[in-house]
Amino acid sequence: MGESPTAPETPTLRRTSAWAGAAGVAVTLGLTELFAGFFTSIPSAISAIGSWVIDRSPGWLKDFAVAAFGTSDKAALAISIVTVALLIGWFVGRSSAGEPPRMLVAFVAAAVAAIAAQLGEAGAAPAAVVLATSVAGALGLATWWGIVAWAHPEVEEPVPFDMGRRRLMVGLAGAAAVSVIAISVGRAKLRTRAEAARSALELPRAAVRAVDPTAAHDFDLQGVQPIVVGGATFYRIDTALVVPAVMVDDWTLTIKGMVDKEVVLTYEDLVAMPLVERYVTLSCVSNEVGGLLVGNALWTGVPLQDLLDMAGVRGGVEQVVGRSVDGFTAGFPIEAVYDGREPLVAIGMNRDVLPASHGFPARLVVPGLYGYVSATKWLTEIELTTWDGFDGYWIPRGWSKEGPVKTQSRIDRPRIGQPIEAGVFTAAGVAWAPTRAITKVEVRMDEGEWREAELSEPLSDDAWVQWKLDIDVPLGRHSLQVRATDGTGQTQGGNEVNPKPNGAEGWHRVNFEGIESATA
Ligand SMILES: Nc1nc2c(c(=O)[nH]1)N[C@H]1C(S)=C(S)[C@@H](COP(=O)(O)O)O[C@H]1N2
Ligand SMILES: [Mo]
Repeated sequence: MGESPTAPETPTLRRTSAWAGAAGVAVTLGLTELFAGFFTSIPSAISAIGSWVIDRSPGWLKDFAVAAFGTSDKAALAISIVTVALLIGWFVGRSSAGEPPRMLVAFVAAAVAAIAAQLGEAGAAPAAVVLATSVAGALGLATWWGIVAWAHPEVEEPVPFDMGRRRLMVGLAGAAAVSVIAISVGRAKLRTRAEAARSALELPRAAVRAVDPTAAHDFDLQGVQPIVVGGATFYRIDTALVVPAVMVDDWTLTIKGMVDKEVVLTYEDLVAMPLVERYVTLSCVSNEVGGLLVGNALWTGVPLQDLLDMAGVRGGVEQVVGRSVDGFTAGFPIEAVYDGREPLVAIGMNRDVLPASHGFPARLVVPGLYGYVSATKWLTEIELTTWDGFDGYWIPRGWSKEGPVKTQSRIDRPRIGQPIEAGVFTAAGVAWAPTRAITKVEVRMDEGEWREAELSEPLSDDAWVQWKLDIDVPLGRHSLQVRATDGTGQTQGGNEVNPKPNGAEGWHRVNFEGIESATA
């Protein structure tokens, strides 16, 4: 390596040292992600610094981040951290040309800061973190030194300018490749480990079993969503850029806040409790009239009330807040736990271990409330607080603090613009009013008389039903509309209301076309 980086300062040396500094930082960051992928006890340095920054950001900065990046604000933060780190590497690199100790001091300081942030994360083992981050830092420092020494050996024997430049490019490309590969391998490894642990699990049989759907529950008509939607096709809505890969062995659920005693449960503790099964239709507040952000599944879990009983609910509690491993939060009134709707901390979906994308290891399912105020996935904390004591993730973003699901209905048959052979056609769809049940669905064509449709047998008051009605389709363009009535006697109004701030309203309308019968 020689004495090269201590060579007399020149403009080209400064430039080489600057880019090599950024390359060194890239290698260090890549390696920390690689180590984090292989060892549970080593948290990702980038995520740890991200949490540190979030915890200390003023409110206006968080608001700005949300306004500017929406639900990708976490990704934006990670990208910002990497960018800032690379810039620091570049500038320190530039000022370290001919002054190697500066770079050494900068790397040591950065490693100490990263270690401090990592040790603030759950499950971090100090010795492993110190070792891994030191190794990553040392290799990053060596990358800087190596590139500078290789591209700039002119002190001993001057090399042509071109050759130094080529070596710098090769060095930078090599460092970038190492960094990207290390990050990718680390992330992939983390995912594989979490998924292997998940798929090794088996959902225990629930003490209270729900009925199996029969032909009476599901008309089985083509084009209509099945009454129980599989985990793979069930709509998915969350702010997570990548599905959190939770290592089940490290995961705990804490019940805290206004409780007599804090309770911390492992996955094993949860599955050992009496499990119940419940059909609940989940829907998203952002769902437009006629939209697909709604689904019904059989959820297996522990009644939330049992868990709160373990902790002991203190007087004055008004709100139950669920917190996800990824920082998402959602809060709902404590009354929902005791008014008979029986929310669950679900660990199973359709008699299978909860899929990763739907919240493995555990999520909340609260009948009758939109997902954004209730259905926290990758649940890790339940906090009891007052109503004003906390606002969930979507509340400062302009959505209502309370989110009861509105009675809704949808036409699945015919599809918009579908050509239908003139004659008798079975129109069909779904309708839902979780906790209130659906008592009537009416359909009308071309704004004519409302006609009552046949309903499938409900799986529960919280589950949607299917409806069907034979209609006589004449030739030409027509429209179909649907409206539902719930168990309180309330019929959906025809006024159109936007999803923001508390759910869409209006009658779903489908325009279609009656065409000549092909066989006629
Ligand atoms: N951790 C976490 N949980 C979450 C969300 C989220 O962004 N993060 N989104 C909520 C919203 S808005 C909805 S509609 C439901 C959707 O649940 P699903 O993806 O299983 O259908 O999850 C809720 N739980
Ligand atoms: Mo949602």
